[in-house]
Amino acid sequence: MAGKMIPGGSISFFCVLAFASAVSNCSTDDPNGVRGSGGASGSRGAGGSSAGAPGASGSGGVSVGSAGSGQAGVSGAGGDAGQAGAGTGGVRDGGNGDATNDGPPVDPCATALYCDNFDSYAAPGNPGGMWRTSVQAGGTVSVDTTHARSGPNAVHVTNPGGAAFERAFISLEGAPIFPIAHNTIFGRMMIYVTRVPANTVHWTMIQGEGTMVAGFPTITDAVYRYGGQINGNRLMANYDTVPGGQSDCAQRSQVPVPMNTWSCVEWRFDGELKELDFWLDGTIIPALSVRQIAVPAAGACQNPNWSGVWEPPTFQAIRLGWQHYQQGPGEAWIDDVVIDTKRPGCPATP
Ligand SMILES: [Ca+2]
Repeated sequence: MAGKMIPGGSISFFCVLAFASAVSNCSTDDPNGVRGSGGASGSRGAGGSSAGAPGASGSGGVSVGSAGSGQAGVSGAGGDAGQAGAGTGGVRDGGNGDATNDGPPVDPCATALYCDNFDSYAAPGNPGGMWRTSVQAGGTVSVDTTHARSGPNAVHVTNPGGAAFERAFISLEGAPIFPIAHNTIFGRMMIYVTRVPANTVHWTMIQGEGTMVAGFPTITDAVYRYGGQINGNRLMANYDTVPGGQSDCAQRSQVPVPMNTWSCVEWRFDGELKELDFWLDGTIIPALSVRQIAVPAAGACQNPNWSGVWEPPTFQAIRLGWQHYQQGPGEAWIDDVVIDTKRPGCPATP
């Protein structure tokens, strides 16, 4: 465990990875909307403005902007050219150029890899279908009707906060979603947060994970994460590896997670470009955009010997819910999840 002083309190990182059991194969005719794979992969976006000038066009796909340039609106003219391929391939959306949603909301489930509104599952109980549930140290997961963004149900996750590491995750693992085109996970969930830690505690609500790429013989797994830390409620991006202690990199924002309301969160975990993006209610938060390494003023790696690069795993799972690494409670409801190879957008206001 390493400690680091920052304004507002002492941060004690302890980013534990507790991987679930082996990746499973799942049916492609799942009733909850998993689409089969197929279609050729779209070609990588070439060109575009690396400086992120507004409106600059690439010849295809979306260009790579620098961290914090999410407002640039760089959009390759051919960004969705691969859509005809459908399935898991065919689209290479750089994501970072889309500062806000384009046009009116559309139903991403018409083409998405996976959608779930949790309304087909019995409450209370674990969500069914492809979902796996993972809890630890008092964490709970249950389909619930207390707060729901669509239909009767959402998934309720709680961590009581008494232990330094607690977990309440649901996950999608392995086929047919993973491996995913361009090793890039786009996703969206609606989240209703009612409890966060009262002080500086690192927690996670979105985690993409998998085995580490070749070239890192001492590391087995890595994760890209979004969650929070400062004041317990400020959103943060995190990178960590297994076994622990070798990296643990953070990029912190001052943006608080909205409380006691439904929020739309979208993310991009790009394992080809080593980039992360996060959108809140359709608008990108530039402070949470990572471009290979954290913005120095907003974060660093707990292990100073690490290169600083957020070296990606080969993604094999996406986990949603709540996990923390110091004592402090967490409680949220999750609904209307979309996993895709392009940015899903937010649902229409009910
Ligand atoms: Ca629902």
